[in-house]
Amino acid sequence: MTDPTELPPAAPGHTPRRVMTIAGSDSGGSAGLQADMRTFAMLGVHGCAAVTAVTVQNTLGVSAFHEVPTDVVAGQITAVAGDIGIEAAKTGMLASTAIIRAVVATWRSAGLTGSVPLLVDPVCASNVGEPLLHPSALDAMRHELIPTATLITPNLDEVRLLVGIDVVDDATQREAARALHALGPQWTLVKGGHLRTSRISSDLLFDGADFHEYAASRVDTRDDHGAGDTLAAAITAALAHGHTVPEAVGFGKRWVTDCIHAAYPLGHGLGTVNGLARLLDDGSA
Ligand code: PXL
Repeated sequence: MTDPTELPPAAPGHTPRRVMTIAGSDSGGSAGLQADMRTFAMLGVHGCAAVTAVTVQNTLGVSAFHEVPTDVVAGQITAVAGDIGIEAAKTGMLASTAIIRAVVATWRSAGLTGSVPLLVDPVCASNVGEPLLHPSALDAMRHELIPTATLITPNLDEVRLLVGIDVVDDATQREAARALHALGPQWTLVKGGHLRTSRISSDLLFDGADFHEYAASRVDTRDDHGAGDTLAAAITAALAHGHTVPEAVGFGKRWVTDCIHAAYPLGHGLGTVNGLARLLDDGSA
């Protein structure tokens, strides 16, 4: 199947594939729905957004967030599903049990459960550890949202919170993939990027039977804010283009690795992955 980067942008008069992010806003523009929409635009899909929360954030951290009322979260999904149509979606920051429940119920009532690929990135905290999900919402994430997911993409901190496993090597990464799969998603991607002791960043995909491994050399940068969101958004775009989950994950891993290679400093804290890396023609991506 054609690599999404080789597809032409939407032609005049021709409706492209439609995808939705159900996520929070990062006022600093590095992560959250800003990263998702940037990635969607680069990958030739029309991005729609259901905003769940508004963070007050810069490169030094998240100082506050405001949750969008659940009927407004649900309303955004229903409005888009009933008119524009959704061919794949991803969730990011969901903040609370009430928002998770609104997303699950709306996804079902819109008739999307089981027919439209849903990637759940179980965002719990910012890259420096500020909470983006109330700890009391972990149960709803585990037992209500994750079982409806086509694919979940936890990082190692989220793995620890969700299933209590400390991933330190290949064996514990496999153990975590099995424990997460038991929660009910079709596919589980345990991202190894936070295992900083390894020179390889290795992500492990599991469907309950087979493991697929996606490895890339670790890039030595602190400017990696938005990496998880960019990976998940690239996978979602590839799913909307009709790729299988293993193909979409392989594509997303190559995509985000290029974006990390082209990362740039920003503000006074941690810089960001460069979601526009592909537009560079100087060989740096
Ligand atoms: O990268 C996870 C993430 C998702 N969504 C929002 C964020 C962050 C990290 O900071 O701010 C809104």
